[in-house]
Amino acid sequence: MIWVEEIETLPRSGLESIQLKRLQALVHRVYATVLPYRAKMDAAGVKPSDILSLTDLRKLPYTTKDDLRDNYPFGLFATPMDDVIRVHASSGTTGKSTVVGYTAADIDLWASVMARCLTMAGVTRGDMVHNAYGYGLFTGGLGAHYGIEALGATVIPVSGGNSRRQITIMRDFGSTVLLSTPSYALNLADAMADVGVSPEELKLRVGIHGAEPWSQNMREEVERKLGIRAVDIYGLSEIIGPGVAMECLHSEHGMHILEDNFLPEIIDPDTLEPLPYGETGELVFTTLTKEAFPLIRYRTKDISRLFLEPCGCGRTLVRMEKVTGRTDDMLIIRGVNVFPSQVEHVLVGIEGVEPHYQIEVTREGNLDVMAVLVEVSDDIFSDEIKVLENLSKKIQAEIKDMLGVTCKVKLVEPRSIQRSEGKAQRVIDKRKL
Ligand code: DLL
Repeated sequence: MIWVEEIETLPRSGLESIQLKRLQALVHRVYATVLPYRAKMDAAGVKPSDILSLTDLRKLPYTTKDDLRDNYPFGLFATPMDDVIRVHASSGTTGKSTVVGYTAADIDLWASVMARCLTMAGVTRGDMVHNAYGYGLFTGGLGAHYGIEALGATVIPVSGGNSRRQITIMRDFGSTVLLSTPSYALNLADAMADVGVSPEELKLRVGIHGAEPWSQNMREEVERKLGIRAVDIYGLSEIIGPGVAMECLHSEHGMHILEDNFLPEIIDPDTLEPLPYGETGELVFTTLTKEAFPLIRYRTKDISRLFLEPCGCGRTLVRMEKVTGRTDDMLIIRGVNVFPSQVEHVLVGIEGVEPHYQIEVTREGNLDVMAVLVEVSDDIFSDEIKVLENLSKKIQAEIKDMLGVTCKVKLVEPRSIQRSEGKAQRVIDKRKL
């Protein structure tokens, strides 16, 4: 069990003094080593020595995905590449992905925050942990993996896909903990029903689900269908990956943020003013302890609320409410982050299609299905069916290439997608999460 009691139950003043020391060290280091940060701080007229209290954090400029894109791939790294032992990547807003890096100490830190999260869900040595988050550039699989090992539990690095095999493994190996996106957990439950394996035949006790939004209803469905407790885990690649915040078994709602490492704020996304505890707005994080890829006031675009009410577990760490949405148009399709601008990027490069499109997202069973409606030009539209079929296959292949998501492509008549008078409505999300 990893439960850093002396930190997790500190009175707020003790925690805040640790945060301040770490913040000051971070700002000095970043100012000295990362040119784009120094330029932004100089432009804002703020020096590292101006950070005398946690409130002074507000003097520092925000960091956004645009900063990451402008400095792609490694321009915001704060250590020499020789010290970077791992990179991960997720979708950026256009063709460029968001690249993050870790030193050996960062990987240890990640394993420890992840182990602390698992502990909140009651996972201990002796547990058999079925890790169905995807392995690869996505941070889910490997991030959770190292945390499970650090805890001393047994990891089954099964990754995503091949549900029948997963069920066999869960039954035969006696998996006690399931790590997966909530939608994949439901998928596994349905696959179990299909192959006639009942939850009683498994030893599963708890599910740790995140990487995409899910509702209270979905939680109840996962719990009922798998006969487990299902808890929420939050994180994002930029901040570290999974392991930023986690629901404990006592919390009726809300996830404890590992605030000794990740300093949260809630801001009004329009005025950019910080909001007090209790108010809903955009979640912003500063990484206090990361070496290779530190971030100052990173705007996550996730909408949540922070609150300090005491929790039955005794932790004094602030909690964040379940993420209820985003301030931008990012979609999460089968766990993959998708920006409409990426689809647009693909379409503008293809001859014969107009820059008018719409993305329709539905859920068939528990699987997200993305359809892209694309207007074709007059010439193409009057062409033979074969030409249209080829065009549609080409669009599908290029979108798959860019996003890693298979979508349906529907070519539609010229001028048939409704023109808007203001902001185009690019996304119709029919999933009822
Ligand atoms: O999804 C990291 C992760 C992996 C978290 C496994 C939890 C479990 P990214 O691919 O960078 O990283 O996507 C981050 O996913 O900004 C949120 O919009 C969304 N997200 C992550 N966890 C949750 C959650 C991983 N529990 C983006 N509830 C974030 C709602 C979530 N949305």
